Amino acid sequence: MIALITGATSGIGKASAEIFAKHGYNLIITGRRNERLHALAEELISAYNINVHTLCFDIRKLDEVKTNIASLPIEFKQIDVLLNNAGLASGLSTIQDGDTNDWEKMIDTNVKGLLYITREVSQLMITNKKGHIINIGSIAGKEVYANGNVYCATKHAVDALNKAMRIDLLPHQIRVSAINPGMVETEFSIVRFHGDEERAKKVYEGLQPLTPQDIAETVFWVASRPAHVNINDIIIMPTVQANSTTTLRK
Ligand code: NDP
Ligand code: 8X3
Repeated sequence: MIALITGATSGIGKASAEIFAKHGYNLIITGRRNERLHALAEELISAYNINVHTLCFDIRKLDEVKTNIASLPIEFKQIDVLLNNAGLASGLSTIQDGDTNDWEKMIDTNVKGLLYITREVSQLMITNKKGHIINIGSIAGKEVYANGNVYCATKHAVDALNKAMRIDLLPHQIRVSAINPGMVETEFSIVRFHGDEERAKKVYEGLQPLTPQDIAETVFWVASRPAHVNINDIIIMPTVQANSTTTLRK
């Protein structure tokens, strides 16, 4: 079995690579930080005796997505699971003060990047007559919160695409699922606050957030249901978070 995981250099993607490897999957792992991809590949190959192929590219660039997927060795083209995980929030501000560079980054990564890779990989899945696409959405795709405007819009787009893909791929019996987490402690907030680690730390202060492993276990559970079962959509939150803005802090 083969899983392609986008954004495997950190957080949820990295934890998902580890759990699929532990269950004997061969992996294609992607991201822009090549050193991290190679370090993870080495670690997983030696721990689990699997095959790992690394693809270092920017998911926002259609030509890079196309070239990298086309470059896969034939045995790696038999992809069983595509985990659409690469994504980010950039900034947290009102519409009137929003930085348009942040907007472009989020729209290009979370929506267009996800579309580019899905187009290429779903074509392989159709040829192979098998496949499962798992989209990482967010609670931000189910609700909106102050200053979250564009990030929330991109994750609402993922929510819509999750439903749309399921319709388009139904004749090919390719499963499509989404997992929508609340707060998970990863590099997410550091990226959102443009590298400000102190500000990022405050997001999780006084509460127990989800771990990347909590989400990875859910991803693997979704992927390992029997072939006739599709999990359409899951929202998974820390017990101390009722919705985007209501949390219980010590
Ligand atoms: P991290 O910042 O820890 O990981 C994000 C991953 O996405 C990295 O591996 C990064 O790789 C990759 N990525 C980002 N931009 C690009 C790009 N242009 N091209 C290729 N890869 C890219 O955050 P998380 O693990 O938390 O985020 C994973 C997903 O989970 C995202 O879609 C996020 O929106 C979603 N999510 C996160 C939540 C949270 O609270 N953490 C809650 C709900 C959803 P690299 O930098 O090497 O390119
Ligand atoms: C990440 C969680 O609440 O910052 O998708 O939008 S949140």
